[in-house]
Amino acid sequence: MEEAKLASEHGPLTLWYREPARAWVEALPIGNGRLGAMVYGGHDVARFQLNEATLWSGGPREWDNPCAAQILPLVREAVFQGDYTRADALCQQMQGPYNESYQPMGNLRIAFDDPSLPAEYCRELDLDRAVATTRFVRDGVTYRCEAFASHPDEVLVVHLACDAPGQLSASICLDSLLRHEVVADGDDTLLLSGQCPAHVDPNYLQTEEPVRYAEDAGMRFAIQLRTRVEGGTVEATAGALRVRGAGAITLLLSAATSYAGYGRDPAREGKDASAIAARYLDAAVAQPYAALLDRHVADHQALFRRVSLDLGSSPQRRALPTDERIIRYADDGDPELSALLFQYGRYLLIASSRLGGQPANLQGIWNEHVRPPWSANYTLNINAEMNYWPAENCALPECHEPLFALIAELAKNGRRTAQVNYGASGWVAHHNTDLWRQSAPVGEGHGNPVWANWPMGGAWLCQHLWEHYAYTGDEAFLRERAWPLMAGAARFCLDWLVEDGEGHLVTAPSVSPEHMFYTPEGERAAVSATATMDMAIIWDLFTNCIEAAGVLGVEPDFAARMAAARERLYPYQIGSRGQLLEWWQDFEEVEVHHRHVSHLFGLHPGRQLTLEKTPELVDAARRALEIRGDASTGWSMGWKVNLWARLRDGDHAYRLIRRLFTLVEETGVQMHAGGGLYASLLDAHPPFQIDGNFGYTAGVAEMLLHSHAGALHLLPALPYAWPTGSVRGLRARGGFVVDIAWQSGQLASAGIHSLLGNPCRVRAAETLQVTCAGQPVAVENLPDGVAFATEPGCSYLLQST
Ligand code: FUC
Repeated sequence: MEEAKLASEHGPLTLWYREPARAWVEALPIGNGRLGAMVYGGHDVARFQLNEATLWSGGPREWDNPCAAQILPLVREAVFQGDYTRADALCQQMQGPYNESYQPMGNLRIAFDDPSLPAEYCRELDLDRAVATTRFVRDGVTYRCEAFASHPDEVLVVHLACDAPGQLSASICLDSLLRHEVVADGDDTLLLSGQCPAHVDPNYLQTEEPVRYAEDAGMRFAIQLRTRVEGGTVEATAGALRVRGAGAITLLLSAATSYAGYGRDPAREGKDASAIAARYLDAAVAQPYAALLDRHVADHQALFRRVSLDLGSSPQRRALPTDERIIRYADDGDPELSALLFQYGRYLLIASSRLGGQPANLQGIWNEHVRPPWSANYTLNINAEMNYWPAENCALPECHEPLFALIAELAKNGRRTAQVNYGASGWVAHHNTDLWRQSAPVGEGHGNPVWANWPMGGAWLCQHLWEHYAYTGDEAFLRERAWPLMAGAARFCLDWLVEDGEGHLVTAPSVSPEHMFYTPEGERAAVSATATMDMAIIWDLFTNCIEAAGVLGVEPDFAARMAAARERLYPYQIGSRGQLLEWWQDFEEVEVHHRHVSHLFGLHPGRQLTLEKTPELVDAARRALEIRGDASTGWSMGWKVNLWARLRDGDHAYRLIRRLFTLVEETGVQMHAGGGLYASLLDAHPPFQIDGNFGYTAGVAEMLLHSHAGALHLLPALPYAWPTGSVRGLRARGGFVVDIAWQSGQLASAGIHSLLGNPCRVRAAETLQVTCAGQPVAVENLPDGVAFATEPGCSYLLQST
């Protein structure tokens, strides 16, 4: 198919293609945080696969396991006797039910009366406007279909137009993989009402009846579609809308579920999904299309335009469709595509995580399966956290909010789990959670404890609360929302730590997420004591809590207790290959190239290991990372980009980025096959998992700016491949907005806007001169940079001399 005319106008923030999506992973995601659609862009049938963020199977239920508290001393005994396989078996007896699954809502399909092949075709996603557009030319007529998901108006909007009168004739319908029925309401409206299963087993379990419905259980949902035509007619026939001879069609799609909160049964105590959907629809119908579009674009750009990134231009590549660009990346890079993928991560966070809604799950909000990979849940041993790594440094703190809400809800359930399962105070969460805020270990007595029995989910999540404060300085947030949750997680950890008999505090049982080791007897085992990650997360949590207590002036005795315990945490160990140990002993790993790099938490996302303060441990971390190797799944590459950035090795980080730009074709649900990108630029774990997108975006920011170690470090890991460029609007801890320009691999200038008036310390290889509004600023020259006082609201220009 030709695309010559239609393809000529693509800007640097546009993904575009010459063909409609053949597979779901080639379709283009749009979303308003709650409602999502994958836009296929067909010229015969235009399909929009639909999602709603609260559409999950199941409901609240009992998952705590009172037997666990009795088993715990036996597990500890087995661990300290070195009987790790027995510890594994015992841990299974501490498990509870699996979590529920995120559900696909349905499809909107527009079947054009003339399905013949168009002469020209192109579809695109404009990240700057958050609009997906399909254009094609058939019999000399140009057709255009624009789609967006509006956050201010809570509807999905599809607008079809053509440049000749009366040429649009199509049949429009709604369907769903879930139980549902569709009826017409008048001549221009379709109403779909549906019901979710009462339970869905995770896709990795083989069971007789994995999807179970029940009359009196399961989420209810409603989709409502209103059609407005300009010229032509619309009528309802047999569950579809027939449009004939229109010049333009506007479709407004509204949807809602009966979700009434994580602790409420969605069937018996649920909200009226139809009434909510109707309310959104009625309000949107009152607006002309142009007004809906303007409000949407303004809302999106208020967030999206805060950051811009120029890594160098590649105009010839821009003339190629995005899937071809991924393939060509291997030739000699494509800096504009690297920047596009960076902005795509920000786009996806805005589209999948908005204030008042659910956080982005393993697939953001986009899912086509009733049994999605890993239930499309919130996996807390890396994935859910990685989703939010770009939230603060890439200037989207509002999009972080849904995660904070999840933490608060999870803590409520997790308080009970801590008590029932472990007789501990505070709150705990394990490796999986869902809409219902499941807090106990999953596995039903047969799950591998290497993932199921990992009680550090809550403690890790709390890092996000502290980071939000570190970036924004929002003390009310720290006092009222963060502190109680952080302190609760720390109380659990204090109770969870036990003496090792040699003066150290350790955790037992303990796993290094998902990675097994060989026991000295040569058996595979998961559970031992005090995996490095446990110590790193607890150090991080205690440190953040001690600092928070200092800022707030609260609970000095509790802070002192944490400080004393922190001193006694089992220390990092260096192994026989010079590597940072993953477990408390130098066990042989079952998979030397395993995707998780949990033992490096202290380097990233933690701040315990830094080149200045712990150079030997950082060397050992580097060695561990080298042994793991570069080849891995999507999110694992994302983590490694961040880790190499913290090691200030931009070229190695870039090596990972080159690998990530591997085009992965849809091959069904094939887990852990080697990561890359789908044509849509969605991350291939594979299968699709969105954390790799967010990990990449955070990683690029981390290559350009550090602020975790008491200073703003400009260009800490700039790769050779990006010699000249600029970034505008990154955020740094301490309340700074940072712009950086560089040339020939050297810092040219930086702008630092101080939001809070904190003192600013800048680390850079170059000698820097600082001015404010053209006037020199007094600086303290340091061996590795400068320090100066700032005023809130003032901007400082740093130039290398
Ligand atoms: C963890 C990872 C898997 C996958 C799953 C959702 O279990 O080890 O690779 O990402 O989460």
